Amino acid sequence: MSAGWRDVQGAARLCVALTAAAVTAGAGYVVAAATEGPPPEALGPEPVTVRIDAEYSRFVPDSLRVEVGTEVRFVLMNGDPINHELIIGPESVHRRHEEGTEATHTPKPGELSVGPDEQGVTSYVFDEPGTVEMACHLPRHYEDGMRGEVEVVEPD
Ligand SMILES: [Cu+2]
Repeated sequence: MSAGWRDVQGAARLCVALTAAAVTAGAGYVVAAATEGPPPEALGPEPVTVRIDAEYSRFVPDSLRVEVGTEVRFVLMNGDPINHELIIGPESVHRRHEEGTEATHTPKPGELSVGPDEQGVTSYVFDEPGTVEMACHLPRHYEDGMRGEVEVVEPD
């Protein structure tokens, strides 16, 4: 993959993030900033809905902060012409999926599969402080960077 492609991809992702913010601002979604800067304010503790876009085999945004105990309803919008999944949970869950043979995931908390240009919803309760990984474990997606983190913090 050339540096030029990376630039194009970066620009495209930025456009997607900005478009997503504009489109969802009035729809009740929480749009987390995908750019650098101070950490965003933690979401919660009330249940929240967060839109995650799968674009070019990346999650946008790929980081979130939530207060301990918050239930997050993830809406995964797949803008790619291939399957993706969103797996959220502790290390053991990710290991199972990375090594596992489940091709798709029926909806259960923190586990979701979506087809090309589809969307899906899964909810997860972040009940312990720390860092929880979110990832796609389809072959090579994780290694190629399709992963992110949810930072779970105590309330101020
Ligand atoms: Cu994927």
